[in-house]
Amino acid sequence: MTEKEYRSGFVSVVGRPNVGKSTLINHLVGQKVAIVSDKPQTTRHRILGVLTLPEAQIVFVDTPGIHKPRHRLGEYLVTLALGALKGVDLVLFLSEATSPPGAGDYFILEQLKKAEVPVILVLNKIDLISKPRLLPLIDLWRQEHDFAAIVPVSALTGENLERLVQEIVEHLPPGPQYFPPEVTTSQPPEFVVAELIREKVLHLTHEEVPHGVAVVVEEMASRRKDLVYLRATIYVERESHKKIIIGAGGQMLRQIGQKAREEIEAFLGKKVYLDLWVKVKEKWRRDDVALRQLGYKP
Ligand code: GDP
Ligand code: K
Ligand code: MG
Repeated sequence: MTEKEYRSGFVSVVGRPNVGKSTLINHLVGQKVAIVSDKPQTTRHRILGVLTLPEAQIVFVDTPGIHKPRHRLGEYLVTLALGALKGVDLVLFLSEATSPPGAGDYFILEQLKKAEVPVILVLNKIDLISKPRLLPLIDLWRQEHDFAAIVPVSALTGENLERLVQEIVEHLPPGPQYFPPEVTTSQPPEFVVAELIREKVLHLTHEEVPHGVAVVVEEMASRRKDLVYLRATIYVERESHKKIIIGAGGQMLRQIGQKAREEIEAFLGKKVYLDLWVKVKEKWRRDDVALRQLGYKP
């Protein structure tokens, strides 16, 4: 009897902003490899999350949400997301089970016609709906595209994720383990650290402030074997945003630092001294040079 062949592949996760792409990947790989917030454009990079099973290895490619771009950063993000439809083995198209397909979904469906690999439709957030609403919704979607499978899930509660993993593995080609089994992300630690800081800023600020924030880790050094010194800069677009991020008497920046430090310590497994700075870089989202300096160009 022959042993079942090992399977592996790259799986792009695409969809409108805020449908739960990053939440899904974090849940599946069992660690926060991609930051999450209720704000669009939280994810600004192509992030790899790795799930290793006895019979397969799935390399998830998290992408920024696909939407109509309004500035250079937006254009870059959409290009990045659409680029993720190429050179992968499978596409997961995420939408929400809470509403029928909308204009944003139809735009993505158009793009998917060019994809030469199977597409699994994932209807997320089923924790928010009553189950009888699912069948007509699935029927509606089935008329729009020849999906390899349609799987309703909740990325938040984990409902039906086993079934999703099964479907993914079934549609992967035979292949090697690309990453050692203990690896959950391909991102360097400085990147994850900067993202964890940016996530806290997203959670604690409102309106236009979070969209204009970028974080750069300037220094990361082990001063003692059990302590990591980290110096990072939070860039904002306006002086008024800097004031908000620092807060009265520095109270907001302290809160951002404290919450970020706790998660960074858990991620690195070491104590962290976090030295946080705030600087203004006007209109960086519209400026190619600044975008590159802040890590948003290949
Ligand atoms: P992304 O922009 O597609 O990556 O979406 P995120 O993963 O950042 O999630 C956007 C928002 O939706 C966050 O507030 C998540 O907590 C929330 N969310 C994600 N998945 C679910 C889900 O299955 N159920 C519910 N109720 N909320 C979810
Ligand atoms: K989001
Ligand atoms: Mg995301």
